[in-house]
This record gives sequence, structure tokens and C-alpha cells, in this order.
Amino acid sequence: MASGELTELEVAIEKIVHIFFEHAAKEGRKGTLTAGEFKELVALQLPNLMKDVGDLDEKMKKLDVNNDQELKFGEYWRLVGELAKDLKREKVGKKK
Ligand SMILES: [Ca+2]
Repeated sequence: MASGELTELEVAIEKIVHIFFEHAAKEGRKGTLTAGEFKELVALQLPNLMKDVGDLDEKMKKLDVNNDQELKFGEYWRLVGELAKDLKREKVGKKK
């Protein structure tokens, strides 16, 4: 990790990565999220941004592009990207 004080954006990126691995390490393989780990991560870390998602099993199926019943970091990153786009849409109104 680079020395010196991290910027706000750098801290935010580091947190996104840290939170993934913190939850991924709880059960099964250490580098991927099981359905249980995914649900806990959403409950603890994304209760507001994902409150309208509905069925988390369905959501997980959509994110699990290689269909191995676990979420790899890249698949989680897609979710973060989707949520970021939703936030951006709210900020700029209806325009995409
Ligand atoms: Ca795991």
C-alpha cells in the first residue's frame, strides 16, 4: 500500500475491498462470498441502497455470472457499480 495519507476516494475504495474480504473470509472459501455471506454483507453494509432489491437469492443469481453459487470479487464489484449508477441517476434526475 502506498505511504502517505489516503484521500477520501482512496479510503472509499479501500473500504469497498476490505468489506468484501472481511465477509468473504467468514465461511467456505476465503476469497468468495457464499449466499450467506452475501446476505449478511447486504444486511450490515447495504441496508439503504439495497432495500428495494427484494429477493436476495434472485439478486445473487444475477450477479453470479459464472454460476458457481459464490460471488467473486469481480461480481461484487459489478454490484457496487450498479449501486453507484443508481445513486448517480438519483443525483441527475431521470436522465441516464
Ligand atoms: Ca467465503
